[in-house]
Amino acid sequence: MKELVEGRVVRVDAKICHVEIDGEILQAAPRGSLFENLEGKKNPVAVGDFVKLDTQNQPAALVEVLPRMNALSRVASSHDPREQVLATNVDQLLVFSSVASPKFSSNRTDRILAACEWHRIPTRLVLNKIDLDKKGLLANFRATYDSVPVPVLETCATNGEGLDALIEVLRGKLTVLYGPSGAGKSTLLNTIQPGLQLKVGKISSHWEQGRHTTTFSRLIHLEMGGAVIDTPGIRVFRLHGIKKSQIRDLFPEFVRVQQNCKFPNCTHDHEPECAVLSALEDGQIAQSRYMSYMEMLVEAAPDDFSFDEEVETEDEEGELE
Ligand SMILES: Nc1nc2c(ncn2[C@@H]2O[C@H](COP(=O)(O)OP(=O)(O)O)[C@@H](O)[C@H]2O)c(=O)[nH]1
Ligand SMILES: [Mg+2]
Ligand SMILES: [Zn+2]
Repeated sequence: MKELVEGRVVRVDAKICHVEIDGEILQAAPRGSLFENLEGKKNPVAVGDFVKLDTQNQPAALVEVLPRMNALSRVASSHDPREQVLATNVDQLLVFSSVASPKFSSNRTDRILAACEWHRIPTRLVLNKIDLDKKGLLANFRATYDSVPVPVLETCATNGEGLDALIEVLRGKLTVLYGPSGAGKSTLLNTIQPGLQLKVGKISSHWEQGRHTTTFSRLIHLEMGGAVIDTPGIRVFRLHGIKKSQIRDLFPEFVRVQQNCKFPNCTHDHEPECAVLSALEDGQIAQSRYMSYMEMLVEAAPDDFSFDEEVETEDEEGELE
């Protein structure tokens, strides 16, 4: 019997995983058999995975992925319907947005919040650049997300406001960082831990122009305890394998009232005596949240859809992204 070593994946490149074992990084190639029977999944291993390595060869072989506590995944891309796992075994996800430049996107925010409900990953919003809130938008955003509820942190990376609260949220936990390019993630993290020297600004402008840059998720340890997983370049977040009837349960403020809808399977779209639509009229449910819901509802697969048929069986061997 070969002696196998256990470690944690901190970065995944095209064909190599970077695996941390007792503070050391070892590069390992996933064994070919991990790519068999993926059942509609794009990648067999992701950042955050606990894995077993056979270190007798050079490079080491990643032979097994241990069972996951949770996983954040999405539809790989508009051309690729497979499920792409982005991070696993995480404690929470923080959604970073700026109040202005780039402007706040309700749709994008609500999609990732719904994804975290679906994957049962605790989440919070970080509203950064509060110094740029010339139009007083912050109060609206806060009211909207209080009504869900989702905890909101307000920060300003440039003057340090709200940073202490952010530090306490990050301490000792594995946190996925999510947010559009330019929201200020790197600036905030560099302020919290200057040694990180994450690149600020420049790279993000490439993303705004839609240029293809090689990016990868990676796990970064924090000196105060805990770690973050940066997920650069994730722009569109569509849930994999979700059906129309399941979307309504991903909006906590709908869940609180929807048992009062006339029809138990009400989609809150056109049905009469809909409790969600009356809550919307009363202002208890935010307009922007309802619009995000409707967009997700329209694009989700019908309930009688079979995802197995959708997935192409041919495999691009060893391709990890
Ligand atoms: N005014 C203002 N600018 C900020 C703040 N935080 C970050 N920025 C700027 O926003 C730009 C993008 O920041 P960056 O950290 O690269 O964003 P990332 O793409 O989310 O990592 C940089 O030019 C930062 O200096 C803030 O709180 N207020
Ligand atoms: Mg950045
Ligand atoms: Zn309804």
